[in-house]
Amino acid sequence: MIRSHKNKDGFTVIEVENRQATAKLALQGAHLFHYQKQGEQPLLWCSKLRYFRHGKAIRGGMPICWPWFGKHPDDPALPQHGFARTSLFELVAMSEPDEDTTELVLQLKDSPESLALWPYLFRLRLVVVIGRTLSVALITLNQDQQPFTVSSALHTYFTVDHIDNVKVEGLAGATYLDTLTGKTVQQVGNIAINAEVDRVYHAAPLINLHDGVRTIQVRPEGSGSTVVWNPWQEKAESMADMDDYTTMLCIETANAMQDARLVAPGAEHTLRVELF
Ligand code: TA6
Repeated sequence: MIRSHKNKDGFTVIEVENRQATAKLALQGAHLFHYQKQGEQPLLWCSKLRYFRHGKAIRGGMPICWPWFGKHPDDPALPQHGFARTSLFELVAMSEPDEDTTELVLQLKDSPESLALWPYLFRLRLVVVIGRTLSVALITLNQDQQPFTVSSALHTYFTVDHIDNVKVEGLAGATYLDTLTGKTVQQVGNIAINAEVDRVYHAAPLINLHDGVRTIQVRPEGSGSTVVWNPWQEKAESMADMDDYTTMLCIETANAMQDARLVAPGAEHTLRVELF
């Protein structure tokens, strides 16, 4: 089943249900904000205080950070994490190849608004495959005559039973930038979270997110960096759209910082993550 509906502010949401899972996605930002396998807890976390209005990114799910991750490298006045997550995408294809699988393709193209922020011709597509696993591919096509560099992330918020019981396995030995201190550090063993964490790991291995109740597997492709973020209590309380930080952890499949990607004219780059 695929259906769409608009809220009173004209905010359009696409709902999907098949034998394996349910999912919800906003046209704004091609923002997947719900994915739940039948009979299981939601895999994507979403704040109960989230905005559902144009111009504000939804707090949760899988925001698309594109065409830059974090603050704009040259102009801090430009929107953090780029403009894709607050832009209106177009649903260009949908299919239900079998009872277990639903595929959606959403597209964003350059516009006068985007050119004012980022002076390149592009086509950005998100291919979402909802089934026994969740596969999301962000495909950048350079339609310009000049190369451009893109930093990006599939900024995934995961539901965890309780943050105190979380262990992130797979990044042992990787170095990371601790954005809170500005220091580069080497990860020793699994990651545990007991304070605000905001780290850009210079690696993108297969990751197991354990929360004491279940394990979620994160399988990246086209990525060389992984961001791990939890705002913890003080920062969470300072964010109007953030509720319970103890039930979430962001593990973001990225091309962040030195992992930004140069895309030649006519070429494509795909950043993809599969969640199990
Ligand atoms: O997840 C990494 C990060 O860049 C954090 O520094 C924090 O700002 C987070 O993204 C959320 O950013 P947002 O713009 O969605 O509030």
